[in-house]
Amino acid sequence: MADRLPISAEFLAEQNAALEAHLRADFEHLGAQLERRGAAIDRLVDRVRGLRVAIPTWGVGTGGTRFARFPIPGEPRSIFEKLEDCAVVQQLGRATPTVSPHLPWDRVDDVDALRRHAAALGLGFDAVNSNTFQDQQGQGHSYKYGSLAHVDPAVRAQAVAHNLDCIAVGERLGSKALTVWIADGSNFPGQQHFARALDRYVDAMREIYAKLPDGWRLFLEHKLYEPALYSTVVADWGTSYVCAERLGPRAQCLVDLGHHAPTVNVEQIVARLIQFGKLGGFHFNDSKYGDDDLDTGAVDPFRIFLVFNELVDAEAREVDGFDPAYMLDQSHNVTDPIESLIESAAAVQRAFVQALLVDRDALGAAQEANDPLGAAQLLREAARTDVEPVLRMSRLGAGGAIDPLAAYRASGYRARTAETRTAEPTGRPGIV
Ligand SMILES: [Mn+2]
Repeated sequence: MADRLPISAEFLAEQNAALEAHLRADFEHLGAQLERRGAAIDRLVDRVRGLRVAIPTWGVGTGGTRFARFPIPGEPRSIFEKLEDCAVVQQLGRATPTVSPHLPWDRVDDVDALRRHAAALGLGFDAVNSNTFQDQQGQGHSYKYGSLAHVDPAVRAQAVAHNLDCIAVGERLGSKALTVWIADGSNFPGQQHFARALDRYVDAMREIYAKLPDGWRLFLEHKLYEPALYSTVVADWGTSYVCAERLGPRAQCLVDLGHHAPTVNVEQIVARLIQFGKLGGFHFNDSKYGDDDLDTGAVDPFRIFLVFNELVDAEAREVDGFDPAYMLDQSHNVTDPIESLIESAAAVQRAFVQALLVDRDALGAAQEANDPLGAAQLLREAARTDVEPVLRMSRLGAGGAIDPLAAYRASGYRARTAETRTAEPTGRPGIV
């Protein structure tokens, strides 16, 4: 099994040894504080250790904007090297044991070798992402005017076949879900018949849904705008919900935090999808203006806390079938992607632990008593708790780094890859 780990156990032990005494003191202090509030810190450590966030394979390459991309030395050039970088994130942070592959960017001739390579790095595979938003070499039909919602049945058939191929590859990798995001839409008023386009999408998705293997789920990812800039076929959670409902119980909605109108209440959308039994999972990121794909928690950590407040509430109420899949989906334009992924996974963990600290009985009582400030105060109290010792202790116990960013910087990993990965990467990393 995991016998090809990129960071040595001796190096990690050395890094942790310098920090462990202070961590234990901080942990004890926080534990006493939390005990007064009725929370057991050891239980929080267990809970955060159970949280899993997938890394998309494209996330370890530097992202870019439509203007430019600035690659860094030592970037991964193939899916095999991407997995090595994902393994570093997991080894140090211990929150990201799976990767979410993308086809055709991650296509390989020997899928079993890829699975073995991942296992040797201590990684498994999460949801497969299909791509019908760009044309591939040798492809029979163009997606310029759409894919699953295209007016031409031959283009739709090609897009369906690609998604079925993604399922076939995913089965061999050990995936259990297919995420479908389509770029279909229009750039001009009148260009596309709104109703007919959506009907075509649902019909095509039915063909994919019908071929889902046992135990698989189909995630529908909506997106308000871009690349289509006048209308998008699956633009919002309402459209996504209706489509998932029409497809069947194994079709669920995926919430990418950046895929909404700027002022939309995302945590309420999350609550609605939970209530309707259709929350499939998340693509975590942060934003300031639109679909910015900034690092999770970088701009507005309170927002991700509020999302987790809904998730923890659903879990506490034991909502039937509640099992969301978590993934980071960000564009690392100016950072070393490994650093961004380490910090972003920690941001997800932090929001989760803080949401676990909300006194749900007191919150329910404040809501019933029409006490707006009292209710808000309960959330604020949880959100401003510094739970870093919980995250650090969880990592230490799981074999990771107490301070994963510092350990990564001290490891010299990127400098090593810069020496060994000298050729140009093939293809451009992208994001959805
Ligand atoms: Mn996404």
